[in-house]
Amino acid sequence: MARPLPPRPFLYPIVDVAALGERAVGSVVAALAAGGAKVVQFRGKGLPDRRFLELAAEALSAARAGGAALVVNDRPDVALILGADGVHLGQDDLDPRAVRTLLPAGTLLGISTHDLEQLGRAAGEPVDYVAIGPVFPTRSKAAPDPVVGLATVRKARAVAEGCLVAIGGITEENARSVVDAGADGVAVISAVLGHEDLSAAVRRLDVAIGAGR
Ligand code: 3NM
Repeated sequence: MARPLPPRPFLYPIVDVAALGERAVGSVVAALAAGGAKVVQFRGKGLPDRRFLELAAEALSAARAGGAALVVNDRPDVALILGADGVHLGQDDLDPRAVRTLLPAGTLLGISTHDLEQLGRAAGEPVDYVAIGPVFPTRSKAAPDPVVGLATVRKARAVAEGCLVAIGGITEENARSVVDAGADGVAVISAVLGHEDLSAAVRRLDVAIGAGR
């Protein structure tokens, strides 16, 4: 049975294969879950399909063992094969309405947006959350869209009735401002994977955003 999104505000670490270095996917997901992450995304841009499946499976079993939900980026087929908890789609991926018809009931579905027009459209789709970003400059994404800033997060909050996730350049220092602007979820790559002690990084970010209070 898929897991629901955590109560707001929540941290949403993304395990990007490109940011792992020498670390194994499973140990990274395990450390994030041990630090208190309740939902984790697996991201493997450019990986050969078989490798993607293999690593996503590793991420899922570690997430399951640690009590976290695992969302697969870009690949509904992989999420279905593995029975993952969710799928995250980009603007150029399959249409969320079409993907929803494939997924078992209760599977999380999220979508990335990069401006208020995309957000307005996404808010009308059968998704569990809409992400907006990059909120701040990011080095973790190839050819990122223009920075949207906190003002857009505030406007997005007024448009999106459901769960709003902010992403892009979010750090321990600015995470609270993103929640104050109205984000429910705070998605990060480097703010966790950029640290050696992943569990500690999750705990600090949870404190910064006021999670679990
Ligand atoms: N998507 P970091 S920004 C994967 O704007 C991703 O949709 C973005 O990494 C978007 O926390 C981004 O290191 C990278 O900035 C987030």
